Amino acid sequence: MKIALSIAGSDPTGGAGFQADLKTFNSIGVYGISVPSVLTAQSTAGVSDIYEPPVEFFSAQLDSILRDVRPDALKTGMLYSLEIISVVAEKLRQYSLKNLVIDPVTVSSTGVSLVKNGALEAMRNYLFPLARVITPNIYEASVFTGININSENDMKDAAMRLSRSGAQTVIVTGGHLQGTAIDVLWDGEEFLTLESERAEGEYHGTGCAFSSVITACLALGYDVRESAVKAKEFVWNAMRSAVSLGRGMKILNLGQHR
Ligand code: PXL
Repeated sequence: MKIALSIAGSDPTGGAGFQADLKTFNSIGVYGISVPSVLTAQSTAGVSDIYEPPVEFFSAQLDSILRDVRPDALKTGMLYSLEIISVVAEKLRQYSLKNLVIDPVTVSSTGVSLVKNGALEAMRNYLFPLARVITPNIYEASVFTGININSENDMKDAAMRLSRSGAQTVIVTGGHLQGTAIDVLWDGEEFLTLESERAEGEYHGTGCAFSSVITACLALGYDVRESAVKAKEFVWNAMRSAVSLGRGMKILNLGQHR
């Protein structure tokens, strides 16, 4: 069985974080392993606290599993600090890990910052150059490029600018823009535009699910374009069957797409 690793934050609701990633890997038929980078106290209404375990322990978790198990692909989600990001970069090299997908998480769906000072620069400088794919949404793409994104053309500009950081493929997800939901993929040579209807309402965990499907598909040997098409479809289905678990945002249904 193919194996995918999630290095991401913990979200007790299971709507985002490594819990959502594991459910998604399972749905695609890939065995999921996970190393939590940081813990959040969180409900469907939002993040109320963040705890960063000692970085030595984070590093020990990675060593322990990676000495034993070799993932076919991996993704990163909420990484939170410069120290955590530095360890990830070191371990990627140490264990020659391939098929890295980076979801450059910066802020929660409810607006809470999920990065400390220095983390954005570290992500760009240490991790993007090692990535097969990065999947910023329009907020993240504008934070990293300084481009104000209001249209498909802005998304394309941002994708091209971001690819200069060394990531092989950039996919800017535009679900938060008005109009139809457009994602723009740029591989340094050609654009691919993926379009779907807009699902009305607010959903938690769309970015986690999208990047996890891509990771699982890469583990299975699909190319990046095929993986992106599958991810778009998976997230659309998961939004349409989303559940209202608590009083806050809807949680994607990540379990029923085999
Ligand atoms: O959706 C981004 C995200 C990623 N990872 C964790 C989160 C969130 C949003 O709240 O809590 C752990």
